[in-house]
Amino acid sequence: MENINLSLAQVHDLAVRVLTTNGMDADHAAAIARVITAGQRDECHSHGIYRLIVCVKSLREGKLNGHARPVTQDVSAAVVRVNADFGYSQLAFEMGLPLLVEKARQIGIAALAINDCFHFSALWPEVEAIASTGLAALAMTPSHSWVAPAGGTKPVFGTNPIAFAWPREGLEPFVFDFATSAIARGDIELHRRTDQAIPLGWAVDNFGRPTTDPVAALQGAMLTFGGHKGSALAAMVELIAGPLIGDLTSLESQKFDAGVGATPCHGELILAFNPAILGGARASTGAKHAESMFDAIVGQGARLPSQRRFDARVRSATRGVEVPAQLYNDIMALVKD
Ligand code: NDP
Ligand code: PYC
Repeated sequence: MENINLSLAQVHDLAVRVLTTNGMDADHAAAIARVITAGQRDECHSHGIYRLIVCVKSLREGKLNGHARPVTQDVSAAVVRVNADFGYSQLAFEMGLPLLVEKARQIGIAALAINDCFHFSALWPEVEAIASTGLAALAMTPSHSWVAPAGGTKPVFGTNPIAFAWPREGLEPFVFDFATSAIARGDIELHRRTDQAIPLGWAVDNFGRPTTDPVAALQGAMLTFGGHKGSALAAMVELIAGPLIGDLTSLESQKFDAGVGATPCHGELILAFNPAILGGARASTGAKHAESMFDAIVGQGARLPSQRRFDARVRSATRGVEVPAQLYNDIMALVKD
């Protein structure tokens, strides 16, 4: 398939142009362009420039508030809340981040609860931003009910990602970020776009039968990773990034969508941990023990999660990124329309 080569600046400018010409305020468009450019740069194709398509659909269908004004609330010594005002989550996260970091630095552990946000992005940009301040981080969010519980065939859970970051002195942080479904839904959508079969184990069709057809998978139910273990983690994400922070589950997000097919709308929970307070006098020994563990992983030829992304990041900075021509044309059509 033919690809178009774009510089990172071109990806960013294209994202801003697509979003602002479709009625989104410039500060939201810029915050979204930053994460979309980062996704494309790190070769996370399911959460890169492709996401502009559903962003524009969500705007045009009138579900999303393109002029949202998020409001930050200092709830307690450990808790920050940002109400996203039914806009996308990125600006709300950027607004809540400084207070989250300040609180974790002061008392050792802090939580940022984002409410009433539309959420489409990968979570690693957020946990990486926290790790860059010397804190460890954990982030979770529900989505729409697309995933069956282990032992069932009907969707209940969202694809419910969990991301974690651990800061490392002078090195990229240790980061993982994955859906609690076998794969992100965005990846199945990319298979559908290019008419490619999906592996068995990702989804079942409407009748609960295992399928390799991406269309049948999107109409049926996705499966959790690791059977009952992924299923329990998906339920945990629903609970602590939903009802615990006074927000919707994936079932309720799906209901709120009312068949439009917009980006899921719900909450997000982000936790920050300060090793200097939690580890106290043992913090520097703790950091050394963590490094020994990373060495033991890499030393036997295994790789750390995110290493593929960090390698891609270095490549993209000089070579730019490749975007399938069909996808590029579909995105350009969103500007022309
Ligand atoms: P994957 O199944 O591809 O897993 C991704 C994670 O596993 C990455 O940290 C990846 O690192 C790591 N990894 C993959 N292979 C290896 C390996 N061999 N050794 C060590 N680590 C490895 O991703 P998903 O499809 O589950 O999720 C993709 C993205 O989708 C995530 O960023 C997630 O946040 C996003 N998402 C967002 C949702 C939302 O509602 N906002 C919902 C669901 C998903 P690396 O990147 O370096 O390969
Ligand atoms: O790929 O599963 C996914 C997803 C859901 C919301 C944003 N991305």
